[in-house]
Amino acid sequence: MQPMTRRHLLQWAGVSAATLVLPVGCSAGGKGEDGKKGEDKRGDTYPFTLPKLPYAEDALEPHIDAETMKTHHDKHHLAYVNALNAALKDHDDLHKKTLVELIRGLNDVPEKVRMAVRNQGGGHLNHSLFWMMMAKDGGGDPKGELAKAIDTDLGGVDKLKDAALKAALARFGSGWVWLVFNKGKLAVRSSANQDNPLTEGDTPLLGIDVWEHAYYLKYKNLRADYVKAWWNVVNWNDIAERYNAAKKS
Ligand code: MN3
Repeated sequence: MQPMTRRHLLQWAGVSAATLVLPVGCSAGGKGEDGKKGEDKRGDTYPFTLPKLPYAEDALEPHIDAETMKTHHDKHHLAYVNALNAALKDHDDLHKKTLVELIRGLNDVPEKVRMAVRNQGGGHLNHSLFWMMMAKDGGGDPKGELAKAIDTDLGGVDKLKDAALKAALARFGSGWVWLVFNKGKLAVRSSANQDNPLTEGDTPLLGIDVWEHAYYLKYKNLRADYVKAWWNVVNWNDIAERYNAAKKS
């Protein structure tokens, strides 16, 4: 398992249809580092592994507590990875596909394993993204082109936060709230369970996990308090890199 570094973040930021890849730490034994032939093959393929957190478990305190981070990463995320591997074990035809290819092409995955890929693969992808979308010195306001696009498309960052909160509260049960990019525009969406916007053709830029396991230890049933606090740890640099890459592709 390798730590996620700045370089890996930049790789992940390459969100074009062909190159959306996970950090090297997510792939098996860092394969592909040596054998690159044009296309970046360092994306995540079977057998999938749990990426390390890019910061300490207590780095997001007091907004996201260390115990939640530890359980969320070491137990929940690991469970998605293990269940995905178990589901794909006997499907050699899918072993060459990256996680992103599996989720984007979900409807082409054999029906027998489609639901497992959707839920467990989605869980692995969403959480791999989620850790990078937060930072120890996060929060504040977006800058540059991203800030301009948020102003133009959504009416400003306060409106974005309002829309995200509304979407979070309207999402019955478990799911995610997303800031996505599609056809040159930003939009706020939400998804059920572990569904990722890629399956719907949207590029995810920012995602807030609104499963109870993401907040219950600290916020109990108060999802709104958690979502409001989440903006204190948002990694705008990461979101901006992903936005810039999506815009270019
Ligand atoms: Mn979660």
